[in-house]
Parts: sequence; structure tokens; C-alpha cells
Amino acid sequence: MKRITIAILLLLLNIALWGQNLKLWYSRPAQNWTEALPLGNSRLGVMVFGGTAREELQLNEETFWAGGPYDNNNPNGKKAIETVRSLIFHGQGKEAQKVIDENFFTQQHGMSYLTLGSFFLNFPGHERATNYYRDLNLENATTTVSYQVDSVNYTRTAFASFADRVIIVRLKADKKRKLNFSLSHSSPMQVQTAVKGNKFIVTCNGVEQEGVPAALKAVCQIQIKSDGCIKKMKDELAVKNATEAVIYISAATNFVNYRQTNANAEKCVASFLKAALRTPVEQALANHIKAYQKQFGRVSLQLPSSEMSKAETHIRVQNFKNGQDQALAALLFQYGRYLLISSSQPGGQPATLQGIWNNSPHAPWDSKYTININTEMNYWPAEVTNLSESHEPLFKMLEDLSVTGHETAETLYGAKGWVAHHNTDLWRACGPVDGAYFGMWPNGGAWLAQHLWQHYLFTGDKHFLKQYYPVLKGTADFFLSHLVEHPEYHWMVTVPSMSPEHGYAGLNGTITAGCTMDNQIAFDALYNTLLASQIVGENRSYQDSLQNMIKRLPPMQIGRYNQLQEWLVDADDPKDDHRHISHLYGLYPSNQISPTRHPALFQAAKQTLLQRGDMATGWSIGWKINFWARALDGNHAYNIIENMLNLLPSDALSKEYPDGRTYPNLFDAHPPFQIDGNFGYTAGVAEMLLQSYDGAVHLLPALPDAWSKGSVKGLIARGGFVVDMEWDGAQLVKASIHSRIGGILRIRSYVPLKGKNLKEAHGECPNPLYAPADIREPLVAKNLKPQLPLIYRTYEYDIETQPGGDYELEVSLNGVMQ
Ligand code: FUC
Repeated sequence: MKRITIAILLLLLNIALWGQNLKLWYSRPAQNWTEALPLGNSRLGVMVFGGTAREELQLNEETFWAGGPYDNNNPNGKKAIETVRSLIFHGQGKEAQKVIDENFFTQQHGMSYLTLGSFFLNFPGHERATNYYRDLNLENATTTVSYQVDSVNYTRTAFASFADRVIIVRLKADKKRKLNFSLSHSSPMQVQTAVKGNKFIVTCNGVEQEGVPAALKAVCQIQIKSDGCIKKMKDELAVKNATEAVIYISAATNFVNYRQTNANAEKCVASFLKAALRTPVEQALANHIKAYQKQFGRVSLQLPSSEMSKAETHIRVQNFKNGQDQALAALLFQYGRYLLISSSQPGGQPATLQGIWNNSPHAPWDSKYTININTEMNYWPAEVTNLSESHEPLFKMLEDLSVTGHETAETLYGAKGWVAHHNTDLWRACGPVDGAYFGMWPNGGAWLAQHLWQHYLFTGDKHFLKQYYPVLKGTADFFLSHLVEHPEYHWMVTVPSMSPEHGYAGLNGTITAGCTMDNQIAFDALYNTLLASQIVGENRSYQDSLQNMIKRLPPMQIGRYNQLQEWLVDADDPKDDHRHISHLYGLYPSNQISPTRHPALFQAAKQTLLQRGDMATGWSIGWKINFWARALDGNHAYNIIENMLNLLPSDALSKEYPDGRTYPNLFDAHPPFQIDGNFGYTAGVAEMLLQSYDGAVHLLPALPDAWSKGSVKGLIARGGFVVDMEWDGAQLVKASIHSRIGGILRIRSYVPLKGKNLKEAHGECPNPLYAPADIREPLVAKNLKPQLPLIYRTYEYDIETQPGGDYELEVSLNGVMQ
């Protein structure tokens, strides 16, 4: 009785804490991969299908990629660059493209992220299962499958242990000795399977790609603990007459780093397995949950739910448009955090185009790092949703790229610093790939490196900034030596380059000079390096050279349709709905387009957004949510969310569901599956609730009417502020803010606030961690009267915070401060 009371109390506490059910659940097993449920501990990923007669566990190991150490730097580039530049400056883009295609590429366009194949659990007679249920519980990172056969209840719980570096699957029957199954393996790749001693062993051969020989192999070792009898066959293990069994899956490769592949995979796998087997499974599960919740539990979000919120997950997606289930928007927000925790942990590789989950030897776009938007988007939620440590694998990759990219800058362009183009992979290749039309874009490294600066802005960690300063500086050094003066405009421009994957009528392709995104990225590389250099104590003359170059960059331009120009020429087509809206990089993720400082420019960015429309591929929808949040239009951001929460039952049905952008397992659909859309969504929801880039910490800047009541806890603002908020009637009711590092907290709010130590704000905000960029005045097209935005009145207050201090604010109905 006592136990039951405690259990009920715990359940109630749980409901009170979370206010909603953070589970994806279904009444039938997955019919295909995008119905299966992902588990991961950054190193290992597994997709759980939840079959009854046949369970499939599709496995990945984050370092199992094709090829081996290589580079793709073509030394001819350096010889051809002047010809290319001259062709571009003479308006001969097509000819320039041809010369680039002939001189800037190699045979290597990037290696593929691979799969380890699938383990199958075969349960004879379980086709007849009833009372079926399966779920993924985001609160403890476990999947559960349960059903009944011949009055026996079977349950299966799986988790990718954060504590033990293995995958653990626990199977139970509620009647003695009724659990019987066999375990086998199958893979679309070349593998050898064997049973040795107590272990089932799978060795996966690596693959050669584009002439790069395979340097990696993956090894999996499986062991089962059971009260039944374990039988060893040639290619299978079988468990007979058991009541319970626990399967341990361990895997590793011989990868050490992008240059070295001499790790002992077998030894590594065996040691992880041995260590995991020592811990009783209850304890292993408790350890896993504790380690996982340390990160996941930092943020909660509550949005209105209804009876409809109780439906199966894919049905909730189908019904989202009727507006009754905002809790699904919160679930998808937390799912993005779950996926980031599960695919990107310190010491590991950054999340790829599919995170760590891939079932194919030929994944779409090789499941590489596409760095002209996609990998950056993966990390947008990292700081703001309180998962700073998940950012670390990206920082380590940047360190590697600053070395390989230095070689690329020197070999390809004869330039200083380092450069990466629009793709990279496990081997940190930095040369251009996929031909001039898509690949001639030397800004991937500089954009990615802004994540270092952003980490500093969120944490104020000067030690970190010092450590990574050379990486950031290397991107500025590249631009200092690579930019050239445009013969017509006399601005310093990046050339050859492109506005990612996009051109305008008359350009004959994409290749151009000094497009808006180039200028914005060059600005960030130079300007943020300048700010960093002042903190780390760089010498004066270097700072001067940065300052001089910044002054010579092209300003942003407002074109004839009142739009933000994408190129130096006013050539935007107002009917263009291309998925890349690269020139709005300045609006988000950068801080170059401020509603308060440059309202006309801000309005031009909004105009561009309106022209591009609301529908797009998955990741592009993810970006648009962030754009509309920064445009301070919560209802428009919400319309975009509705476009994302549109069910695509499977890739096979993409013709029947052309607008489908979310699979039944809530993976985002480009289509096909790309995880960037999930992460872009999560960052976008955070950006609707909290912004900190325009000289203030703006509370609820873009709350849609549909979320009229709710609360959020644990979001992070630049300057190191942890923000909790409650709202009602679509207005802030109260906020609690914890200051991690002290400093002035300038609050911006649509409602007047009161609170201890709150002063009305005056003048410029002195806290540099969330200051807008000091950009050049934009140019306006001849004879154009630029439009100004409608911006709601805001109230601004300052609090001088102390490190570790807590501050309570609430709405002041009479507008008077306490
Ligand atoms: C970019 C995008 C595509 C796709 C690919 C992985 O090239 O233009 O839409 O997302 O990356």
C-alpha cells in the first residue's frame, strides 16, 4: 500500500513538474525506418522498430565512415584564380564556372557516413500479439515495447546508455520461462559474423569511395545475460525458456582522428562490454537516466494541451492544424533537444545531416556535414536550450578544420588562414565538392567558426575564447588575404563565390562576386575576431588591419521592391521561392539586422521573407521559423510551424503528400530525412520565446496567439542568463532570471514590469555580450522610399546582476515600477 501511495505521489509530481507527457507512442510496430524510434549516446545510435515476431535494431557507430585520411585540394586553383576573377568581373559567369570546374576540384567529393546493419530478434509465434504498445520516452531516453501472446505479457526496454557506452535491451515475460528468441544480424554492407565464446561478433568492412581506400572497419560484440538457456549457433545466439534476458551491444571502429586510424577496435569494444556487464541492469538503467537527465531536465516548456494530445503521435501530427494540441509543438521542441543530446556529446563527432542515424551505405548527400546551412542549423539550439556541452564536438571539428583548411587556403588560393567550402566529412576535407554550381563557396569554415564566438557570448568564458581564438582568427586571416577590390564598386569582395546554390536571371549559373551573404559572413569573421582580439589582447596593428578591411566591405542594400538585395546588383525576383534565403543570414543567426537600429533594413528583410513564401524543404522551414521570430511576428512564425507539422507517412508516399514535412517518428522531412529541420525547429521555438542579440534580453518577443498560456524554464540568453517565464493571455505574467556570470541585464518586454532593483533603462546597453553588430549604413535603391516596420511598444529596464544572483520580475498592471 505504502509503495502504491509513493508511486502515485511520484507520478503526480512528475505531471506537476513536466505538465505534459513527453512520449512518442504508437499502437503498432514500425513499418519502415521513419516510423522506428531513435536512441543514441552520441557514439552509438540505434533505431528501434518494435516488431513482435521480429524486432529490428538498426545500428550506427559515429566514426564508421567510408574512405580514410585524404584531402581534396587541387593546386591548379591558384593558377586559374586570376582568370576566373577577370571573367566574373566581365560578366562571364558561365565561362568562369567552366574554368572553376576544370581547376578547383578533385575526384573526391566527400566520404559517406555508413551503417553497421541491423540486429534482429526473432520471437517464434509472436505474430499473434495483442494489446500492443510502443513508445519513446524523452524524459528518460528509453524505448518500451509491450504486448501479449497467449496470456503472457512481454516487455522490452532499450536504451543507449549514457553511463556505459553500450546499448542495453532488457526483455521480460510476466510468466516464468516463456521468453524464447534468437538473435541474428544482417547488413547491406560486407560483414562477417561469428559466435565466439559467449559473444556474437560482427565485423563490418569499410568501403573505398572515389578512389580513397577503406581505412576503417567496425566491430560489434553482443553478449546476453539471462536466467534461461543461451544456445550458440553458427550465426545466431538463441535464448530458451527464459523469464528475463538482457542484451548488451557494444561497437567501435579503429578511428583515432582524421589522420590516424590505428585504434584497436576489438579491444575497445570488449572493454566497454566487460565494464557494462558488471553493473546489474536496474543500476545501469538508473545510471543512464541520471546522466541523461542532467542535460535534458534543464529546460521545460508547457503549452496548452487537450484530449487530442492523448492520441498516437502520428495522428497528433495529422491533427495539428486544427489548433487543439499545442502540446505537440512542445513535444517536438523537446524532441530536438533529445536528438541533440543523443547525437552530440563531448569527445564525439558532431551530428551529421542525419545526426547519428543512418541505415544506408548510400545515405542522401552521404549524410555528410553540409556546411552552407545544415551543420550550422544542427547547433542552433545548443546554447539557447541549455545544452552547451553538446556544442563541443563542433568546436573540436573546427580545430581540425583550421589545420586541414589551412592547407586548402594555401594550395587552392595561395591565401592565408584557413578555408572550408560547402561540405566536409570525418576526414575534414575542406576543398570544394559537387562542381562549381553548388560547391564554389569559400565560407563554410568562417560561418561554422561563428559558433565559437556565440559560445563565448552565451557563457562569457574568456578561457574558452583564448583557447579557440586562433581558429576564429584564421577565418579573418583568410578574408584579409583573399578579398579583392571590385573594379566597379570598389568594395572588397569574396570572388569567386555564390549566394548558396542560387543565381538570378542573367547570371547564367551561380558564380559571382560579393553577394550579400558573403559580405555578411566576411563581416562576422573580421568584426567578431576584432572583438575577440580586444579581449585576448591581440596586437594593435592586427586590429587596425581588421578595422580597415571591415570599412571596405560592401554595405547591405535595399532593392527596388523594398527587399534586401541578395546580390550586388538589384536582381531579386519577387516571385522567387528558392529554399536558401542566404542573405538573411544577417537577420538570423547573425546580429547584423536590428529592428531598433536599422528599421528600414529590418523591414527589407521582412519583405524578402514575404516574397520567398512560407512553404519550403524541411530545413528551410526550420530557418523560416527563426527568421519570423527575429522579425518579431509570432503568428507568422506559427504559420511556418504549421507547415512543418504536416505528416509525411513515409518517403514512398512523398508524391501523395507533397507538403509532408514530419515523419511518424517526428524526424524532419526535407524530404528525405534530414535532422537539421528538427534542430532548426527547436531553435526557432526558443527564439520565439527569448531573444538576446539586439542590445537587450527580449522576453516573449514573438509569442503566437495560439500559445496564449504557457511557461518555459531554463532557456539561456547571451550574457549567461537563465530565464524562466510564465505567460497568460499571450502576455508575460512573471519571469525569474538567474545570472550565471553577473553583468548588466537589460530586459525588453511588451508589458511594463516591476521587481526589486529594476531601473528604467537609458542609452546604449553596456553589456557587450548581446550587443547588435556595428554595421555600415545600408544603401537604398534610387528613387525608393524605404518602408518602416510596425514595431510594438517595448519597455526596457536594467538590473545590475551579481554572479549567481536570482531576480524576480512580474507584470506591473499600473505601469509603475516598485
Ligand atoms: C544543401 C541544400 C539541399 C540539401 C543539402 C543536404 O545543399 O540545398 O536542400 O539540404 O544541402
